[in-house]
Amino acid sequence: MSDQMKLIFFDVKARGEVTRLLFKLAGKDFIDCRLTMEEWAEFKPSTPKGQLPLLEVDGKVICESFAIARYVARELNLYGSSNWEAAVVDMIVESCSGLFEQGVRAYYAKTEDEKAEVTKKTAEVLQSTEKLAVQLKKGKFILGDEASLADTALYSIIEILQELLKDLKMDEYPTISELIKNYTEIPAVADWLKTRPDNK
Ligand SMILES: N[C@@H](CCC(=O)N[C@@H](CS)C(=O)NCC(=O)O)C(=O)O
Repeated sequence: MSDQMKLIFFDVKARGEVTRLLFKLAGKDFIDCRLTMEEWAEFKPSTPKGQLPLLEVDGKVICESFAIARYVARELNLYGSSNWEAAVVDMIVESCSGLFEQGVRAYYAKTEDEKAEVTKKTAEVLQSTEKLAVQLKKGKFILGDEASLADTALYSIIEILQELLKDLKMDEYPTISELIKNYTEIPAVADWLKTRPDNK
């Protein structure tokens, strides 16, 4: 594994925070590169898809936020310890990807009606994710005693959705809420949540 991987993103949580959290959870140093819009305008033409985030590793570049998160999780042993556990992680991560789509819609929703519509759709996706989490959860975390990419992806997207959709009622999803509470109580995570840059 490369000594220091470099995550390149903007100074926001959005699609970059899941990977930052993985590094923090594993206690692994990384370069947390946060570009300004001016720096991005200059850098954009040289990137694979003209989009961020990117992960630089051993002179190579990975794009697509969930490909990055999966790569980092595999490198840091946060992807389960068997093919079955990896599939369990994937089921949650794919559900989070569906929630992320709602996050993007929420970000661009302008009117109260649009926000209400996104909140309704998000509640449906959360309900099915809750049902899945009830079936998969093996302990304090999805895989049991140790947090993985699954809990990290869940925490990251729920945090964003709660900021964007004030009417979201998380008490309707007790299993997800408990997983997230347990996740925020992991000392390395709690420390990052207290000390990370104050961004949106
Ligand atoms: N599917 C891509 C989407 C990437 C994406 O939409 N990135 C946005 C920021 S969240 C971006 O690079 N915006 C700047 C631009 O398009 O110039 C992923 O998950 O990484």
